[in-house]
Amino acid sequence: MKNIALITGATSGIGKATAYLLAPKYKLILTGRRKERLDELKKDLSATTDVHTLCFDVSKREESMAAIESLPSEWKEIDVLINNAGNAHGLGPIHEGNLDDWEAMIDINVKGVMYMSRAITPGMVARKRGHVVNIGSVAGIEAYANGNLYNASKFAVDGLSKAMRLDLNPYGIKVTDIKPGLVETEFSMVRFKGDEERASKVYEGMTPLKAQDIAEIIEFVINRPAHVKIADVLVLATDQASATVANRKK
Ligand code: NDP
Ligand code: 8X3
Repeated sequence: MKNIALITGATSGIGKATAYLLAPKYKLILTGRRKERLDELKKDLSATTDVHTLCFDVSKREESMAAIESLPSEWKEIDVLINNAGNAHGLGPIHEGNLDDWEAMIDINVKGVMYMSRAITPGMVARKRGHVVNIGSVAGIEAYANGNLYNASKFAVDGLSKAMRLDLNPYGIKVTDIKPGLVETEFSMVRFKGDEERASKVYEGMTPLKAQDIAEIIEFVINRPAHVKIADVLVLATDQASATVANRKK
């Protein structure tokens, strides 16, 4: 029988690539706000596995709790929770920050992880099994100029992952924080509010990671033997040495 994996933010980038990669081995609960994309995913992946979609905003407490509550009984026993939904909004100095952008990052990147984890880990605790994979970032261990609230949100994911690992340890539940560097997805288009030129400059002269690279790491991490827990993974493009240093060809 297949285990059940829930992926937040499955409509794009890392979450979408992970859905396709896990489909042969897992039943999938796929979430996101763009319903048409969820419908397309369900149509496409249903030939490979059972798919249940949930359209909601992870930054909204009532919506998030109600979405998990609404799961039919055959979908309730979630084995793997992948807290992937998230984004950066804006890039600028602290004294010029846009409060709406900042609140969005805290609400989605931190509270989203908080709501999903609160809703789903009690079942894991009761069954004494499960795996929570949080998608953090190199930005969660290293600050960069103008990153401020995005950094803060991903530092929070780092702290939360460490704390969750302690709380869930007595129940045999694994917690992994995967921290990618630059991955070419819709991330920069969202950060720069659809400004294609600014978004493409982020990856200029270097070869960034692809969503598939991170999906493969997620798949590896969740398929280790029962006694092996990969706690923390920092993964950078070969051209990247740190959050701020990349080898860019002119
Ligand atoms: P994408 O923009 O391609 O995907 C983001 C996903 O998150 C989408 O499926 C989006 O779905 C979902 N999402 C965003 N906001 C919400 C919300 N409020 N409620 C529900 N779902 C939401 O970016 P990535 O794939 O790159 O990002 C995935 C994760 O990886 C994020 O946590 C990001 O911070 C992290 N990351 C990304 C890096 C990169 O360089 N790309 C590097 C390090 C970490 P929808 O819009 O349909 O709701
Ligand atoms: C995304 C990577 O360096 O753009 O978390 O913040 S970075």
